[in-house]
Amino acid sequence: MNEPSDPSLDRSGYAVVPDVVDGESLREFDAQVSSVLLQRAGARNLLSHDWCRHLALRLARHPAIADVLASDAVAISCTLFDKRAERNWSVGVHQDLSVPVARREDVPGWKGWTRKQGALFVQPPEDLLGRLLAVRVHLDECTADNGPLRVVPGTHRLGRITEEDALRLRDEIGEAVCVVPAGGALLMRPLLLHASGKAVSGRPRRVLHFVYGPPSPHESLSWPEDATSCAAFAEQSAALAD
Ligand SMILES: O=C(O)CCC(=O)C(=O)O
Repeated sequence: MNEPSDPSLDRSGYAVVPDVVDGESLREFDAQVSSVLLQRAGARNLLSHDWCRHLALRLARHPAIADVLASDAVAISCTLFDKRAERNWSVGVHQDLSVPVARREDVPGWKGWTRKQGALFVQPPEDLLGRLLAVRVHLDECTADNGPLRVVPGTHRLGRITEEDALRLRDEIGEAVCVVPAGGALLMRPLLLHASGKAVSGRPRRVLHFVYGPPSPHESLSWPEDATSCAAFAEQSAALAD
């Protein structure tokens, strides 16, 4: 069963915003992304690149995104998901429960420490997860047949969901297929159940997946250095504009 698309981020946990990036910028990001060294499904830690931090800032100022982001939000990560005929992959229904942090400090309620491609990740408490926003910028048109994200609307309001409940909710509620034009963005709450299948069209589907969060994860923890520099970069740009 496929649910019709509902554009309300609060109620559904996702929304599609067209035209966040114009054609010329898309061509520029095309060139930048093609020089990024890819791992299995893409590449993490893109905020270490200047062009990516600039884009994070631009997105945060886009009216439709600024409207739903806290004014002090910072970009904490950017991952490139690169799906294409020769690099095809799928992912089962899940929630995004981990955030990157600079260093390990054992804090009650923060668990599941792990390293991915050299970066340190941890699962924060639900209240922090609920304050995160993913902004997925589509570099290629994403249709029903090149591996779109499928989401289970409204499930971002249910907190952490067990694997068993995730499958049950997917079957009961149904999935919405997130079709997004090139240069558009899918806004998504990371607690929203989501999955994606392999592309069947042979056309590429590249996504820059930004995650924004509060200025600091916890008084004893900090975001990775690249994320902090993105916030500092925003302040510098504001100062230059004054
Ligand atoms: O981009 C996709 O198709 C999947 C992304 C995903 O599963 C995630 O962000 O956790």
